[in-house]
Amino acid sequence: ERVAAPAGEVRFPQGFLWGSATAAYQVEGAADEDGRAPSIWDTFSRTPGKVHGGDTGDRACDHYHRFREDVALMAELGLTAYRFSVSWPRVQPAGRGKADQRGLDFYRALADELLARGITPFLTLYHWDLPQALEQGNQSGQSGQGGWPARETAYRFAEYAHLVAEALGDRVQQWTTLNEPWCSAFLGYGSGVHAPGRTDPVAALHAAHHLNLGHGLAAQAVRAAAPGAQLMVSLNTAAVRPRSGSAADLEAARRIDALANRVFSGPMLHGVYDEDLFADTAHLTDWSCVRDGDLAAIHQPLDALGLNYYTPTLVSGPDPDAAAPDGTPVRDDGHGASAHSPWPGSEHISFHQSGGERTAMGWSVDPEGLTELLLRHHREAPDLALYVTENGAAYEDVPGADGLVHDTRRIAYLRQHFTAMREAMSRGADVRGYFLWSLLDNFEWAYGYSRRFGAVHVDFATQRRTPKASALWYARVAAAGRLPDVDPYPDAGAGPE
Ligand code: PNW
Repeated sequence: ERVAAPAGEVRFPQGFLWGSATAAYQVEGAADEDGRAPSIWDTFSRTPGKVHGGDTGDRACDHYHRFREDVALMAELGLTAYRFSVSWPRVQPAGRGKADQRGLDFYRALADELLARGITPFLTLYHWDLPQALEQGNQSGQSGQGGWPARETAYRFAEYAHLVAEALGDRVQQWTTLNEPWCSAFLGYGSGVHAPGRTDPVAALHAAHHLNLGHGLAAQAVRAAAPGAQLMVSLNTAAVRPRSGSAADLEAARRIDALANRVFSGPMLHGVYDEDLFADTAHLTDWSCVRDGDLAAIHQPLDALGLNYYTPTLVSGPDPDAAAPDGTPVRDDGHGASAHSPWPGSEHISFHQSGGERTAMGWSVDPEGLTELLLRHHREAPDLALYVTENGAAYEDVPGADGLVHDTRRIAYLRQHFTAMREAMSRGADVRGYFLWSLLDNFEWAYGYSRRFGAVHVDFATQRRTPKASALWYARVAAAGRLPDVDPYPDAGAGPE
């Protein structure tokens, strides 16, 4: 039987882009082909104990060889945009110097295939796969002391950006510098649950600044090489909420907002670091890594802002009741298990889920957080177009007897988040498009292949792709520009189970 949707039509403007997103290391595979050198994620995932089940991106979805089939799939679903990332060590294996033509040719062919099918390519320059050679810091010969904590990496990133923009600027208009620099800095160098797996709070803070600098220098490099480019950055700015109105909880929210959001949005969008960020971390660094002229270099005009949203961040201040018996704060923040906090100087703050249904990542389903986030950025940067560059959910997707995945909870999740996005738009947010994370089940970083975010199921043994019920539902939304009144799958749209 059919389930009626909540009352009221939810319709999107003409030309609104309905897309999907992936990232190079999560889907491409072909890790050792055509001159590609290792990235920090190859090294990390090949190190025992770092990734669930010892999984690596060596084969992933084999998208490097199957991209034509994957683009055809997007076209069949009626998607009008595709957000992908370029693998830095595929196009510039040493992280400096000469490009590898074969790598660039792959992305040219991908862009051409998309354009031929009327799908707008959105290219991201950096989705976490730093060339291993740059992490090694081969300038000084010291091993393991390069990477984003080193200023040099920002300059190398700009050089790489210039080279990609020269090669693809004729066919790609939509350029994103960084994806979620928070994860690169604080999961990569702070808690160590992401590559390169360092656990040094000072290195993490310096990485944040050099990612900001890299963003600004790369933005300038792309503009120089591809004058028609539309530029943006994708931030996972979190809607940070205090658990109560107590002074301690409000203070916790202020501190985490500085470290999660303002450390990036401040310099990139407004040309400033807020004083409270410096004060909160003064015992760790004097921030002398911020040199004269850096803020101006970082603060480049952008055309749009990309927001990745999964769940809000709910925090509380020091609270004896919330601490484990050994005194460590409760950290149900969905950032993975680590003895090291990803919040330099704010290790005493506790994190909570906001209640209600959770996805297979343990993240609360909270669509109001998306409305909140879009409206916040609309207020703070009223001139920027907004894109939801990632949103989606992992569920335990098991194919039914008919071989299909009836992922009705994902359909309910999408309906709720599309409605929340539309709500922000009707209150003024200039949202131009939505990118579902993800097109395909893929390599979910520290979780390996154990978490499935795809609208399309991937059988990794055979590489067979099978659209889930949610993909067919999403195709209907993309075709009609509105949510269906009635969800066509028997048990779909019923909301949380
Ligand atoms: C984002 N956290 O990753 C990435 O941009 C995607 O590549 C990824 O697959 C997707 O979200 C789903 O996880 C995140 O711990 C990874 O807060 C970790 C966190 C946030 C985002």
